Amino acid sequence: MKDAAPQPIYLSDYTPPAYLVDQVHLTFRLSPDRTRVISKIGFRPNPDAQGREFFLHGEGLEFIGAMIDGIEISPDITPEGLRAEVPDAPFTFEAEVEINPAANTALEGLYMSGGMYCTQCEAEGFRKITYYPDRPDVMGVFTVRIEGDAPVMLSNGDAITQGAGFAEWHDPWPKPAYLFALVAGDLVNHPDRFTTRSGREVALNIWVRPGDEGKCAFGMEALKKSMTWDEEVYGREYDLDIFNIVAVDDFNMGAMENKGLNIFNSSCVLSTPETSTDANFERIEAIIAHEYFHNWTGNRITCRDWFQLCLKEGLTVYRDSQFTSDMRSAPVKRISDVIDLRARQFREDNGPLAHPVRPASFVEINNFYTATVYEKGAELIGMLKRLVGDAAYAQALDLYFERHDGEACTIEDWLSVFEEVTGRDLAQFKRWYEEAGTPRLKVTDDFREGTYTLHFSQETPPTPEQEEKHPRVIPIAVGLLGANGDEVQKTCVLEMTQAKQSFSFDGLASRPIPSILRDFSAPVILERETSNAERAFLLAHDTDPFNKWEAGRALAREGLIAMVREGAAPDAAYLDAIRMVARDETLDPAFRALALGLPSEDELAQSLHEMGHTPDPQIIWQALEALRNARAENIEGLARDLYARHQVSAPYRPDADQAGARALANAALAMISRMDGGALAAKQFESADNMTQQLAAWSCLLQAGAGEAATRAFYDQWQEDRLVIDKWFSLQIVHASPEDTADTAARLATHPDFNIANPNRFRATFGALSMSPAGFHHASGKGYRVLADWLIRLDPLNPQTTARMCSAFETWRRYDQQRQTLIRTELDRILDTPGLSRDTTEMATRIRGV
Ligand code: B3K
Ligand code: ZN
Repeated sequence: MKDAAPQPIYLSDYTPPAYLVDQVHLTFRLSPDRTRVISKIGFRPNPDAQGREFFLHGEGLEFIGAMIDGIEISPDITPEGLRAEVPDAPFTFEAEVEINPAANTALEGLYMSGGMYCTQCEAEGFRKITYYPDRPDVMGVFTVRIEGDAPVMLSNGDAITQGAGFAEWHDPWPKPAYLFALVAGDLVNHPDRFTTRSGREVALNIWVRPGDEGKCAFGMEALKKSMTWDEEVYGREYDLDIFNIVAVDDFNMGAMENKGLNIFNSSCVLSTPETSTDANFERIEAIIAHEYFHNWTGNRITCRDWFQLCLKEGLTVYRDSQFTSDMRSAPVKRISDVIDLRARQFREDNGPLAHPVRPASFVEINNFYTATVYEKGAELIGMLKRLVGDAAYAQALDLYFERHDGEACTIEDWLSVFEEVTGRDLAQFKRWYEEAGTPRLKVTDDFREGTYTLHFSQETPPTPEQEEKHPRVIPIAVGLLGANGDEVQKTCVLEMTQAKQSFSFDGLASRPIPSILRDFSAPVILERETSNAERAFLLAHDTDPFNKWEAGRALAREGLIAMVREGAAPDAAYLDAIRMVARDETLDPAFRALALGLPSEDELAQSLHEMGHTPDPQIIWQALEALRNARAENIEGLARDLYARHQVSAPYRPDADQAGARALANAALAMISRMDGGALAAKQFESADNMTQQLAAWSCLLQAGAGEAATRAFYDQWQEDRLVIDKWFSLQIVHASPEDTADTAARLATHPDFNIANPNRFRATFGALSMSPAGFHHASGKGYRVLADWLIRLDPLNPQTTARMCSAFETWRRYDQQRQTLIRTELDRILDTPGLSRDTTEMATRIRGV
C-alpha cells in the first residue's frame, strides 16, 4: 500500500498568518519549458499572529536565488516550501525560480493548453508558480509584467503598458493568490462594452483561439445580463475598467473567477446554435453569471481558509440560480436543481464521501469542491432566506457587503450579519453547516372536528466520523387543498426545530389534502405514506409547481419500484396521470417535458437501498425500459400530436420558450421512436439545423438500435469541432446496451481523437461509462475494470480529475456481495498503484473505508 498516509488538516488548527503582504511584483519570462518567475513581495509582521515563523509555500519550483531587503539569503527549502530568517519589521522578499509549463499536465499552476499559457491557482496552485503564502487570508496588491512573444498577454486588473514583447498589468484590489491569473497566446477577442450604473465604462472581451470568434456572442450577452442583474438585485457593481474572459480547451473544471480575468473551459463559454444544445446554452449563461457574481461573493469578500469554501460557493450558486430563475422559468429551474441535488448531493450525503457543508478536516482541498459544498451550500442560503424573509435577507446581504468588503471571512461572520439584522439566534441553523447527512422527515396527519394536524419527526442517519446528529431547524412550506382542488390554505412556512413536532390548522370544513415541502423548502427526504390517488390529485391540482411535478415523480417512482421488486406491470395510474399532464395545454411545455422525465437508474437504486433492498442495476434498467415502452404504446397518438404542435418554426433562439417547446417535442420523439423504429427521428436528424434537434434525434436512433449511419454522419460532419466530438464520444457510450457499455468506452479510448490529457474528452468517455449504471455495474465487473484501468493511467498526469472521477465507486455498498467484492478489488488496485497522488489516495481511501 502507500508509503506514508497523507496527513489531514483541521479547521480547529487555524492560526492567523505570521506575515501579511502589501505589494507583489511578479515578472514572467515566458518559455514553454523554462519560464522564469521573478517576485518582489513587500511583507510586514501580522500583529495578530501567534508565531513568527516565515514560511512560503512552493512546490516543484527550481530555486534560482532569493534576497531579503536586497541581501542574498540561503533559505531552507523543502518539497513544501521555503523558510528563512527575517527582520521583525516590514521587509522586501525577492526570489527567482524556474518552472516548466509544458510539462504541467496536472493543469494546476502555470500550464500550456493548445500552445497557449494559462493558469489555474484555486485552491493551492499558486505555490507551483512561485514562493508565496498561498492561503486565502493573505491578500496583496499585484503588479505583473509578462515578457514573451505571444501576441496577447493578460493578467488581472487593468492594463498599464503594452509594448513589443511585454505587457504590464496592475490589479488595485488586494486579493489572495488563488485569484491570480495569467494568459498568453495567439488569441482573438470578441469585444463589447458595459456602462455600470454609476457610470464606469468597462471594456469587455471574450478571448478565444482564432476560428472560435463566432462562438462568443451568446456568452457576451450573458455577461452583460449578469452585470445588470447584480446591480439591480444585489446592488453590486463591477469595479475595474476591463473584464476579460478567456476560453481554454484543457481545464479541470467549468471555469474560474480570477479577478478581472475569468478563465473558462471552452465548453462553458463557446456556443453556436449548430454546435450547442439548449441545455448547453443555459449552462453557459449560468456559469458566466456564476463567475461574474464571484467578483463580490468570493473576490471582494473571500474565505479566511478553505474550510469556509461554501461561504463563496454556496452563496454564489444560490445567486446564479436566482439569476437563471429571473432570466428563464423559476419553477423549471427549481425542479431541475432538485433533480440535480438528489442525483449528486443526496448520493454523496448518503455514502462514504458524506461531509458537512463546512468540513472540519481535509487531506486535499481539491477533493472538497463537491455537490455538498456547492449545491447543498446553496440550499442553506435558500432556507435562511425563507426563514428570515426577503426583506431581512436583503438587509443582511447589504450589511455583509458593507462590513466585510476586502476581508477574508468565515461562516460565523456570515451568520452574524443575519443575527444582527433579525435578532434571531442562528446557533441551531449552524448545524446545517456542521453536520453531514440528509435528514429524513417523516410525516403523519389527522383530522378532528375541523382541525387538521401534521405530525413531523426528523432524523439524520450517521455519516463517516459523525455518529450523533442533532435536530435541525427545518423550514417546511405547506399548503392545503380541498377535495375539489381549491386551495384552502395558502403556502405558509412551518418552522420545525425539534425532533418531533406537530402543527395544526383550524376551521376546516373537511379533511384537506396536504402539499408538503412546497418548492422543496429544505434539502430533506420526505417520508409519508400516501396513496396513488392522492398523488394523482396533487399532480392535477397542486398550485405549487414543484410539488405538482413531485407528485408525478413519486407516482413514477412507486410504480417503477413495484416493477423492480415484484415484477409488477407498468402502473395504470401513472400512465393515466401522465397522459393528462402531457395534454394540458395550459401548462408550460418545459414543465410538461420535465413531468415526462423518469427517475434515473441511480435514483431508483438509491430509493431501493433506502428501503432496505439490494438494487440490481440490470433489473432497474429493464424496468425503466419496460415502462418507457408501455408509455410509448399507451400515448403514441398523444406523442405524435405533441410533436407536431411543438415544432418551432421561428429562427433558432436559445431562450426558455423555444427550449421548452423543443424539450417537449423531443420527449415526444423519444416515445414515437420506440414505436416507429426511429423513422421520424431519422427525418429530424436529416433536417435539423441546430444541435438540440440533431442530438435528440441521434440519441433516439441509438436507442432504437438504428444509429449506425447517424453515428458515422455525425462524426463526418463534426470531426473538426472538439466540443461536438465530446458529445459523439459520450452519447455512444450512454446509449450502448448494458452488455456493451464498458467495451464501447474501452474501444473509443483507442480512437485517434481520444486524448487522455484533455479532461473534457476523458470525462466524455469515462464519465459516460460511470454514469450508465446498468453498463458500469455489469455483473462481470468489466465496467469497474475499464474505469480503474484508465484512472490508474490518468493519475500520474492529472490527479485532480482522477480523484474526482473516483466518486463513480462511492455507491458500492448499496450493491450485492459479488459486486462489492469486484469494486473493492478495483479500489485496492488503485490504492496499490506506486506513486498514487495524494488526491486519489484520499478519495479511494475514503470510498473504500476499512
Ligand atoms: N472557484 C472555481 C473552482 C475551483 C476548483 C479548484 N479545484 C470555480 C467556481 O466555483 O466558480
Ligand atoms: Zn464558484
